Amino acid sequence: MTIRDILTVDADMAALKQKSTPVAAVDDALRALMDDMLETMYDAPGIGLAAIQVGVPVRVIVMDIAKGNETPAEPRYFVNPEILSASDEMFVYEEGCLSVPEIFDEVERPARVRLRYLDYHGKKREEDAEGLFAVCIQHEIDHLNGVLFIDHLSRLKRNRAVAKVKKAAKAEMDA
Ligand code: GNR
Ligand code: NI
Repeated sequence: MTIRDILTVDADMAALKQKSTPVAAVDDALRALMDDMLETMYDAPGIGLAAIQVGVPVRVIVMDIAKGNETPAEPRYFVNPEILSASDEMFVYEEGCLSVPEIFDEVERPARVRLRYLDYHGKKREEDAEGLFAVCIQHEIDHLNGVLFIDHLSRLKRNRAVAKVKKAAKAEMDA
């Protein structure tokens, strides 16, 4: 397993705006990518990661929302995930993104979604998501469609966020 570099909006905006393509087959090569993504996510650390964040434009997500509390690690894998339905009820959560480092803001999304996806073994699954799981899976599926959480903010806030990440990256370069 290998920790891969995570793309960020200061340098890799065009790549992050791409729409990822569906996976044809869940094979060993795809599982190797998912293993690398999970290790990269834990190292970051983060609670979710989409393949495009490591530069691979395919519809694959890894997640572990148990991380950070005392519960044991619970890695999850989602291949070709689809939202079948979403609640009318909305939920507001303060989001962050490894591709928009150090920026946090509130995003409103449906509180519950019904999902269909293939798991690590290529088995078709359906599941309801709520709470942080619902927030995270919607944030990650947005990445597969080239959408970042800052795209849900006002243009002023989005522009400020990108400028802030660029400034921090430049300061890091000059240091
Ligand atoms: O680690 C992450 N935390 C997080 C917090 C609130 C809402 C969404 C997320 S996902 C983020 C990791 C990431 O950027 N995934 O794409
Ligand atoms: Ni993200």
